[in-house]
This record gives sequence, C-alpha cells and structure tokens, in this order.
Amino acid sequence: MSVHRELCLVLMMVMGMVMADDDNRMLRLSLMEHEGLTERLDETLESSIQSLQGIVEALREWHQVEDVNECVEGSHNCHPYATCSDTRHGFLCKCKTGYEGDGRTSCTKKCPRGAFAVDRKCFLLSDSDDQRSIDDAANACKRLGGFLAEPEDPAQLFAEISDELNDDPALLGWTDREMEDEWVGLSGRPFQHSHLWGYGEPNDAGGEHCIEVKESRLNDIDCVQEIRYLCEF
Ligand SMILES: [Ca+2]
Ligand SMILES: [Ca+2]
Ligand SMILES: [Ca+2]
Repeated sequence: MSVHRELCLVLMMVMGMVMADDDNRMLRLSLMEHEGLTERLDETLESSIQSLQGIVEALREWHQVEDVNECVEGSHNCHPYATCSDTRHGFLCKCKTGYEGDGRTSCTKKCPRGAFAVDRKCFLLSDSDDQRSIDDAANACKRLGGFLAEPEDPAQLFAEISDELNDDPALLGWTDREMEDEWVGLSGRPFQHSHLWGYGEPNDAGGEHCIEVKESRLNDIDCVQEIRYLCEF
C-alpha cells in the first residue's frame, strides 16, 4: 500500500467519525424533543382522566340522590293556571290549554282577536255601531264562542275598559226578568255585585230587568233596549 493511499484511508476514517458524531447529536436532540412531547402528552392525559373521574363521580352522586315528586308534595312553583309534571330531580310547568306563558311566573289567557285579558278572562266589547238587546247580544257572543259578560270582578273590568267604553253604556249578562229584584246571570250564576249599583239604582223604572254598565256603575234598563254589549270568553 502506498503512503498516498494510506493517507486517503486515514482521512476517510476521520471524516466518517465526524459525520457519525453529527448523526449522534441529531439523534440525541430528536430523542430529547420526543421525551418532552411525551411528558406533555402524559400530563394532558392525566388531567383529562381526572376531569372524567370528576364527571363520573358527579353522575354517581346525581343518581344516588332520591328524587321527590314536587307536584304531589306541593313544593313546585308552577303557576296556578299551569300543570305540573314530575321529572327526575325536578319538575316541569306548562300553562293549561287556553293560556300562554312560561308556566311559572305567568300564564295569561289567550284571547280572541280584538279582545283583552282581565283577571285571566277575555272580554270583547262590540263595535259602537253593533248594538243589541239581551237575547240578541247573548247569541252574538255565543257565535263568537263566548257568552254575554258576567265578570267576577266588574270594578276591575270597568277600570280596564273605561277608555274603550268612552262613557258609552254596555250591556252585561245579568237579569231579573224571571223574578223582580232577583238578579242572576244568563248562565244561572248568582249576581254578587250590589255594591256597584249607581245612585238610586236599580229603580225598575217602567219595568227594567237588564243591566248596563255606565261610567263604571251598574244601572237596570229595559231589556228591549239595544246598546253595545260585552262578551266574555
Ligand atoms: Ca321530581
Ligand atoms: Ca227589574
Ligand atoms: Ca234604572
């Protein structure tokens, strides 16, 4: 082997060692990076497992708590015009048919078009040119799905509709035509609003057996008289 060839071999060996050393450094760096990533993955995994364990524990506790029927024991807070349905760990409130609202704080009567709700009832005042006597008015209300008004709280109703009435009288559904001074509703329900008669009324002047509201007071009138009327739903 010539000296020249030996020298070449030595150089190649040295270069090989240098290159191998570079490869090792790269490998070490890559391993360090990999270890860091693995550590971070482990931490993430551990924290996820802890979260899941927390959820499982909460679900277990939730299932262990004994449910109560709030609707039966009366601890629900459904609106008086709503129905209560028991559910696991709670209850549901739904407004009754004909009412709308959230079932807890409100359930208001769904009124026909043009009518207004007062004290959970709907009332519709006839147009000013739609004037009828008692039986005709009662039939008109019936055709609309209601009846000639016999409000439970007339004072509140009259206050609410005073603007619409604009001091016009309106016919209501009470009469004493069967027996003088024995006032009853066309529905048969008793009349309980004697405190609302106007001054000197009822006076049965010439035979007055029907009732109108005028300026928030009651007055007996002749039943053939045709005036605006109030329907109730
Ligand atoms: Ca329940
Ligand atoms: Ca009378
Ligand atoms: Ca009168």
